Amino acid sequence: MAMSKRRAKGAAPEAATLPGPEELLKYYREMLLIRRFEEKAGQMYGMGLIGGFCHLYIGQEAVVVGIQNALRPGDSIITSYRDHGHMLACQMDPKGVMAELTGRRGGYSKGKGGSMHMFSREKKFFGGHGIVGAQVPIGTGLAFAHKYAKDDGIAVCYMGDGAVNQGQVYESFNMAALWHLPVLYIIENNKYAMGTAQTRSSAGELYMRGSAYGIPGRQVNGMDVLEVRGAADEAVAHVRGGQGPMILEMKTYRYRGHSMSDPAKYRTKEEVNKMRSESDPIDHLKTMLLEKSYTDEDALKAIDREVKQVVTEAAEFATQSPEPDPSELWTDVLVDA
Ligand SMILES: Cc1ncc(C[n+]2csc(CCOP(=O)(O)OP(=O)(O)O)c2C)c(N)n1
Ligand SMILES: [Mg+2]
Repeated sequence: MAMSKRRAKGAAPEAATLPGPEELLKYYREMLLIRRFEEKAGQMYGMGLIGGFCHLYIGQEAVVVGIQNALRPGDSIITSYRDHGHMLACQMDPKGVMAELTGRRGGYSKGKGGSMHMFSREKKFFGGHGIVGAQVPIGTGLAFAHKYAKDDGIAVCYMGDGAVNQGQVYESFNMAALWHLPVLYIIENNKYAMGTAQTRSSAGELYMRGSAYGIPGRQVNGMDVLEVRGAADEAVAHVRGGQGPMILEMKTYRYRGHSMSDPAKYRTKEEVNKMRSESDPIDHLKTMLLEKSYTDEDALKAIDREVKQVVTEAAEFATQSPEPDPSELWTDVLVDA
């Protein structure tokens, strides 16, 4: 059974069967890759190698890894500006993501998009959106496209706890429910929208925000990748089965500031340290893997080394790739009809 010390209320039933060791080690590696990648991005930002906005995902890794592993190739994904973890969980190339952060030619948007504006048609990753909530109508449109094409795909649309107060979210919920669109809305409730605590900005329970439209919602412990995976399996079956949209609210936490320029004065160090020491998703899975003798310290260290190597190579690529040619200013401006 999926396990958790902190099972959130209204949570989906736990996964009926625990994924096998191989699958669990995959989740461990994917979460660790996001963690190390983001730490490196933070360092490179500090060194002036990355400019502009940069919002790190550290602490929230279990959400995207649990959800993405419940999907099929061909499903569409869209999210906000806190997006590097989503790209990596979609199996986009860490080199191309890091090179986009440094604004280089080898980046996913040829160095012209930066942290918040990367896309991969191949992985069906549709961004990367800087306007809070803007991805929700677009994600709903992606779901419409799946339904129209009858390709059996679904759209997964991630948003923050702050984004749920945007009007366009409810216009989207209305259409998605009315037309039974295959869309799974994931609310990543990391407790803060910039410096505003969720309790100061948002009335009621976020997983119930679709109830007026008949959209079912559940609250899940987003710090436990197995609970996320279990809830995702059920929600994906609902959505893919033609029963219309669904909402999962993930209770999660970001360890870093809102963006690299946030001094994070709105919360105490003790609060952050408590979450890190008691609820870290990677430590939690590591403990479980060792307790169940699914692996040993040496095998985990080997994964650590391999992940560090991937991140080092991504950083090298991102600093060695040339800057875009100035002529690139005139490309990709308009879409060919
Ligand atoms: C329409 C709009 N209003 C305000 C902003 C400024 N802004 C950027 S992020 C943010 C907070 C969003 O918080 P949340 O949805 O909880 O996502 P998180 O950053 O926690 O992942 C705000 C207000 C914006 N980008 N777009
Ligand atoms: Mg938030």
